[in-house]
Amino acid sequence: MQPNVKPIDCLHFINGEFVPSGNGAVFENINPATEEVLGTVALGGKEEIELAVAAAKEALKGPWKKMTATERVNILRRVSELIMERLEELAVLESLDTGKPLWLSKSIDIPRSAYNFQFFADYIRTLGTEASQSDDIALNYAIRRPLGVVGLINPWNLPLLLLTWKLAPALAAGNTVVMKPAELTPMTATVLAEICRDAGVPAGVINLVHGFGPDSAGAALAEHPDVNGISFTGETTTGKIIMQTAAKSLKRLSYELGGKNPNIIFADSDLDEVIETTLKSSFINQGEVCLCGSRIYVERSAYQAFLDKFVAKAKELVVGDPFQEKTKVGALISEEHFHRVTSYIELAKEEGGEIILGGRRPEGLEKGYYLEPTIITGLNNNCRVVKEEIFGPVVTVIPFDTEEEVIEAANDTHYGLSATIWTNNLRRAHRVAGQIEAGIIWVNTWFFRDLRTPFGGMKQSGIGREGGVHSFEFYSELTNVCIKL
Ligand code: NAD
Ligand code: 6OD
Repeated sequence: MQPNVKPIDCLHFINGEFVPSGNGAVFENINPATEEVLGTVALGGKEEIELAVAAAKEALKGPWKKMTATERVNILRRVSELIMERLEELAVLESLDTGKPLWLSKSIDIPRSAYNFQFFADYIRTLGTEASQSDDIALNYAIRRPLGVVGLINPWNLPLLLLTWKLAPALAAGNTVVMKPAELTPMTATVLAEICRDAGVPAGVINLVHGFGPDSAGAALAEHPDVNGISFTGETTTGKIIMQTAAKSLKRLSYELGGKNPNIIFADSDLDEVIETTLKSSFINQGEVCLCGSRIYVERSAYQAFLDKFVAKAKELVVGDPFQEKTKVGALISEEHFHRVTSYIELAKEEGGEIILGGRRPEGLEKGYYLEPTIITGLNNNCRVVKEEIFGPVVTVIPFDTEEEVIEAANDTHYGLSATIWTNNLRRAHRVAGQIEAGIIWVNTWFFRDLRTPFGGMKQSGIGREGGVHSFEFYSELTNVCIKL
């Protein structure tokens, strides 16, 4: 099926203007569902980052600084409205770039992007600071100021949702930004720059530089001495490299990184509900969600019943063209990622696993990076397939006998992003939730989001928390003023 919106060529957005790279360099943007070229993307590097950071630094002193909070909030609300006015266009561009089903872009990615602006615009109006009186000697109060120029470095899996998750609070707190979207998904970030301009964000406040990570725009942004903080979402290994680069100027860092999240199913849970949500937490967005529960642990007495039903339902998921309404699973993001994910399926066989569903490119889909939903059994916690993040539609299912055993297995990883627990036993729910090492725990649900709550990972899944006041803690500087009474 042909989408009804044309793909766009992507330029940088620096100091309020769309511009090519100084040397005119571009790279190709590939449609993962067809392997065809969608268009070109300006290839930025150090030179474009220099220009963008200089513009952002200058803009900290301009009309943005002088605006009242109400004026800034009105602009953010306008950004939210314009995103919704351009919902269809943005959803098509997101699906062309990522290979995800159009219904998903339309119902989740783009509306949530608009809501991120609405939410943080409203939140900043409610935010106070603290005051402490030291007996009758002194009065202390804190004032909140912007952090300064902030670099936003983003991944390809939820491109606009995750970019706006950072951009909205950064702007609400009065910062100026340089955004570096993933090289594989440049289109909606480019439209967002236009939307921000149309909503009245002054020139230089938001800047966008396209390009790659290492030795390219990403590294130049992480290194730049005038960038005060980096909010990064991506792979744990990339986070380690950025930390070394950013250390040269001791930047503040907020990290949302990888995960290998346990989905723990006790026999007393409602199996139909478990299956319905577990299909999503395993395969939605082709399994390319950091929160996916790719390690499924099922209490032994329910193991076979779960497996039979789960496999039967997963078999019904239609894999294919993101623009067909019936499609539930689209294409993986790139050829390289397709090979990475399928290499884990080969590894699973070497490690003694049994592929009980999927594991191959679906028949009749020779073009595009399509992979069947894949369910693997017969592995244990020592296997690499169970330990390492695969970031595709691939899950392992492992039986367990006791609560203690499953808690130990769930925590036996250097990741600690999220976990899901299924049980109707209230005491057990609290007990297990209190012992799982993860920043986000869902009980009898998955990916239910309230944007006021702390969001982020423990261990090597992240540093800091975003959401509600936590975002503003990152994007603000607090100064304590102490007045002798
Ligand atoms: P990635 O780390 O490869 O790339 C992310 C971004 O970093 C891209 O824009 C890339 O160009 C840039 N980058 C790469 N190397 C860089 C360097 N040396 N210096 C500066 N920038 C650099 O990640 P990805 O493959 O785009 O995304 C998938 C990963 O993101 C998975 O591990 C997933 O779990 C994680 N993720 C985590 C969350 C979360 O909230 N915890 C959300 C989404 C994705
Ligand atoms: O919902 C969110 O705010 C969020 N940051 C989701 C991240 C999903 C990861 O792929």
